[in-house]
Amino acid sequence: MSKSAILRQKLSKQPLTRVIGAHNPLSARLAEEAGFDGIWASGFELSAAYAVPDASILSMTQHLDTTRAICAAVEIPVVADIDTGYGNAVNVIHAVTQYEAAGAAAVVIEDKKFPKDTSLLEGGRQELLRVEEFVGKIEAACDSRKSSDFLVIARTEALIAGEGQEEANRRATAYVSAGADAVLIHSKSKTPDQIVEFCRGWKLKAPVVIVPTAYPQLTESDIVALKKIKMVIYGNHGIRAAVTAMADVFARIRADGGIHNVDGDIVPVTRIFELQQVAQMKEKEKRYLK
Ligand code: SPV
Ligand code: MG
Repeated sequence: MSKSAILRQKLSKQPLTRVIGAHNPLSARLAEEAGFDGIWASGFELSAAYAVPDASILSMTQHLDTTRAICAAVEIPVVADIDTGYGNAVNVIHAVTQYEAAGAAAVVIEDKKFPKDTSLLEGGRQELLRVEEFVGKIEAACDSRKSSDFLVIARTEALIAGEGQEEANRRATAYVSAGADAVLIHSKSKTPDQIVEFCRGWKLKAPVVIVPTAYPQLTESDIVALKKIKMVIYGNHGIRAAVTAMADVFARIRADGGIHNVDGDIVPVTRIFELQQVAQMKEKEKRYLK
């Protein structure tokens, strides 16, 4: 079964599909080991890894190359965060073709204007596209996929832009009518109230996707109880964990005047060999080096 067929099946059969952000193949491999259903090839995480804002600064090629490398490193499906689709509907056609060929199982496209600003930023520049224009982009995405299993997820930023529930529902409904397989409703509210309200008003069959970074108190069992949400994306916990761990170890090495104290507290180099699949390479050497 293709990865997009696996993801499609998980979405329709599992109570909740759990996806986590990665910024490189190594973090994706750790997520796979931890038992996640899929990887979120996050624009925010990759931008952070390059130490630049998540504001359409990285090129499509930079994100695409990382997504391709992640797809090659894991067996589980990859959901590609393609921001606004890198331009208009014509750019979306190019992006969808490229991301599907790179091995992604799904794309998420958001209804903001290009260049976008990151969603969770206090006072961020959140400008929405006209609904008709975004409908055209969703239609273009659906029509340009090669496999009908490849998922097109429409993300509305209506709540992020302060447009309210009615507008969020109107947009999400229009995007599903345009062919979107699921709707991602994003919220930066510090409580899950906006998401709970959106779910109450959501009458269509298309599954809802959330990114609960701003309201971490919402557990997976709470999400399942809301009935409408079939996918949760943990957006940036990989990069935040990496920053926490690296800052701590780097500071300790400076304070201690050497690596003698931290050495026992971090994974041994052999663990990195394992993640690099060095043993598998050695098997190949045995077989093929003559
Ligand atoms: C990302 O991880 O890139 C996202 C989620 O799109 S958020 O950063 O919350 O917008
Ligand atoms: Mg993003």
